[in-house]
Amino acid sequence: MSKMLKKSLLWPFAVVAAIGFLSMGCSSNGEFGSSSDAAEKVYVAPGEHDEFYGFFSGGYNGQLGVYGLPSGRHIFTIPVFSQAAVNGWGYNEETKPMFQTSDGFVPWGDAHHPELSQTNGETDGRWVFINENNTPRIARIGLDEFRTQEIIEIPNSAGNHASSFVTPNTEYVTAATRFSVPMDEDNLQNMDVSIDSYKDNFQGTISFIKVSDEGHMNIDFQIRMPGFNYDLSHSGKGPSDGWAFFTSYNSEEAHTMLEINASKNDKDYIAAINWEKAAEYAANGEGKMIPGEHYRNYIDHEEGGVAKSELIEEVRVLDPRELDGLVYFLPTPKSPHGVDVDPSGRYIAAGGKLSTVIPVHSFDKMMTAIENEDFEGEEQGIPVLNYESILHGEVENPGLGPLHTEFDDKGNAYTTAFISSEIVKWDVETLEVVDRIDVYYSPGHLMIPGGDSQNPDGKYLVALNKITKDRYLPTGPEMFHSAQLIDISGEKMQLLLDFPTEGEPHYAQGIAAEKVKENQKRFYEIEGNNHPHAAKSEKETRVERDGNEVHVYMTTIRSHFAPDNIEGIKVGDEVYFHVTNLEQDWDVPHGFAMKGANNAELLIMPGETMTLKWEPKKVGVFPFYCTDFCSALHQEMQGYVRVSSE
Ligand code: CUK
Ligand code: CUA
Repeated sequence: MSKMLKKSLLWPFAVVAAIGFLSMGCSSNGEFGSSSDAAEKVYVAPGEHDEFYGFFSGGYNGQLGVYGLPSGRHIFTIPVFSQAAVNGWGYNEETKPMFQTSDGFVPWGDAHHPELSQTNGETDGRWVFINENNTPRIARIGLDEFRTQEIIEIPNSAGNHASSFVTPNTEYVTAATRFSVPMDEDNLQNMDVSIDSYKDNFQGTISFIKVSDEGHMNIDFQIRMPGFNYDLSHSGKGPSDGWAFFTSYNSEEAHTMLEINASKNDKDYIAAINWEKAAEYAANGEGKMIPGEHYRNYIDHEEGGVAKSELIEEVRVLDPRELDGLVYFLPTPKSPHGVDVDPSGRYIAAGGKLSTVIPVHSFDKMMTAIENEDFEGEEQGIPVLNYESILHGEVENPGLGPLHTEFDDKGNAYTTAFISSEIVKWDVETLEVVDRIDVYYSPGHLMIPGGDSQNPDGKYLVALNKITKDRYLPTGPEMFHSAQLIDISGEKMQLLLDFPTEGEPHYAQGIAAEKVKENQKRFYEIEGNNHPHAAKSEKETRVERDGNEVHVYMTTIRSHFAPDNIEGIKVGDEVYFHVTNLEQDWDVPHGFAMKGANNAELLIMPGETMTLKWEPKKVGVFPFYCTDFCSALHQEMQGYVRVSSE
């Protein structure tokens, strides 16, 4: 089948046809280069390390997958928004508070966009932020210990999708609501009104979350926005530093998609927000404080790594109808999805998923248009700039269904075409398409290490494909999503590798391994363990009873628990096993699992204390054991708890 034919077909037929075609066994052709050449490029010899870390969102598994690149090896999973029974995240007493929200305990999340912290527009290897879409939250993961260290909830939001993108010095992490909801005029509280009152009542918000030098997050201000759907975002950089750009669709303000109302308009908008100005307004006390209950949960390293939950009751809201120069709308064709700013900070590319071109706006022209008040109208009090005045140009023939763009270090942009299943490479200045490569199948995001920063590494590109079909051995109806590694160091792109991923990776981030691997925590000093229930040596182990609350202070070291025979527990007690791992070496965790307390285990890192809560329901003697094969005598790491009647 010719390219022309394939691309002239309409979704969903194009995908079906392409898949039908490809599954007939035509997938080894010249585009792949020689496969031994590709194999050499991705081969990382046993004992050697990959050149890059890749952080892949888990989508509906709520976690963050860590991969080595170019090998595509899955090297770790960091639990974030979903409980992980495998190591007790969200099950042990230390981390349960991380799941606290204004909706109560929320043990699952939908994580889309990881974003590395930046200094001077470059990834710095300190943290990864990642959003949660369903119960609006943002997490910060510390790359010293590869753990989630803080989660903040975003109030007045419904579907935290355009998140978590950072400003060039990580001054802010941004968030915008995907779904507008009815909000009362004064306090933005969700209202009980008819859904077809959408146009009158529904509104959205965009939030700027301040990040302190230690990484603590705090909502500095929210901006009230018209009732569109806000989809994705990226910050300005270089000349456009101080601005952030958010795509919106459904400027029709449709409330049912059954009639495809939301795609009627020829153009939707990119919202350009002057966050520097907004920050000034906020610092001067402009806007107003409104109720906006939300939680900030963080691992308190000062107190033995026990998570704390803090309820924050108010939030500052700025209204662009009252404050000048805060928000402008850039008209952008057909339901834009991604918005990406090139490394120079001068161009803003949008992925209009139903558009036949990629519109690229010029930041300079945008500023001139603002100065000259070159507006084509206004939308609910927000000036709409003139499309022709701000346009750098349009990329012609970019493939069907352009979604997301990343950049290399040589002035090229790479855009995913979801419907025609390809990556299209174009020149940022001339807007000429210079190369294209098929991917299998239907790419969403793509990732180049540093590809959304001021300093991309132009070596590899990863396509994050939404449809897997025949790429791996079949695994029943459910399949892992497929990622594909592409060499972009030369003029022509070369497909190197397929590798499966967990959950549904939307976006990913990559960073040179040197920026991260030197700062790794290998174990926690037992001397510094200030957990309130730590037993720092076997001498400190004991069982304490207070009414029906029982605290067992336990230790583990190769190859025993202390104490390992525990009696005096009664049905109806509330028992806390505080297990301290006394090891002081790298990679010697011990596990703790007990019959009866069987919804999760503890996996305790060297020098740490973790707590499992148990309310025994039956009399008897119950075994417990270490789950992690830790020494030749691992199998001997066991004990018993006796439970007697009340
Ligand atoms: S979204 Cu998944 S393909 Cu949630 Cu970033 Cu565009
Ligand atoms: Cu400790 Cu196995």
